Amino acid sequence: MKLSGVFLAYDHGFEHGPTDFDNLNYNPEYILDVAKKAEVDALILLKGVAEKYYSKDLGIPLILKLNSKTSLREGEPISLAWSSVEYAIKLGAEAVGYTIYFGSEEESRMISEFGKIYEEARKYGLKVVLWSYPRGKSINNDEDPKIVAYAARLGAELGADVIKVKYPNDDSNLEWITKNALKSKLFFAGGKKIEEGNLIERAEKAAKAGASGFAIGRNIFQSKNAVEIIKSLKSIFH
Ligand code: FBP
Repeated sequence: MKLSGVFLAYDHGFEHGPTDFDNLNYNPEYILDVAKKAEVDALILLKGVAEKYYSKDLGIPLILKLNSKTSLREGEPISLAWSSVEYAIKLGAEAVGYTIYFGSEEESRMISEFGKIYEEARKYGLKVVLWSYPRGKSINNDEDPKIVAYAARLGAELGADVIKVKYPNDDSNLEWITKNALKSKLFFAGGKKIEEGNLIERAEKAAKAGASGFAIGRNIFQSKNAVEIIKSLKSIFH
């Protein structure tokens, strides 16, 4: 699979619940249709949706996200795997995804589990995508450029092929962030829905600073212009 461009994330039903969706995009078939029409570079799904809706015949690489947590519980964030590399292969995935909440009191459990998953994925030739998300009561602002750069460096130290980080709240020195990914590819998350023009502007800045792509959800599936936005973003990063 190509490690640049647009990875379409659709794990929000678990992470945030159905409030992220409306009558159209609550349905995975809609997302698969958008992914196909726009020829996204990869689709990010959780096990249940992947199993019931995804097929390799779509021609879009699958990244199976192995862990995910709900937003129902307060307290220090922790997310442990509830699927496996072996099952990802069975579902036709070319990569596995995993979130680590660095800075959480529970970080070492996630770092350790990620390490094992990483080595298992390597055995079978699967790519590894890390959601590198500092979070918890020790982290004041997860969009602070220093925190985002630290997140990029952590992903590189762990060996991830792709490191997904938050877009910083100050993008005047994006290059410093992307450089911290070393030889790993750096992707930015989209976050809450913003104006289409602002999103394109972010992508242009990110690409200029050396980022490889966007791994993005709400700004795509909450837009009426989903296919066109993906195509524009792809043309910026490719
Ligand atoms: P968005 O582009 O919608 O932000 O999606 C990226 C993503 O990382 C998803 O994979 C995940 O569901 C979501 O953000 C988690 O968001 P958060 O933890 O910030 O609420």
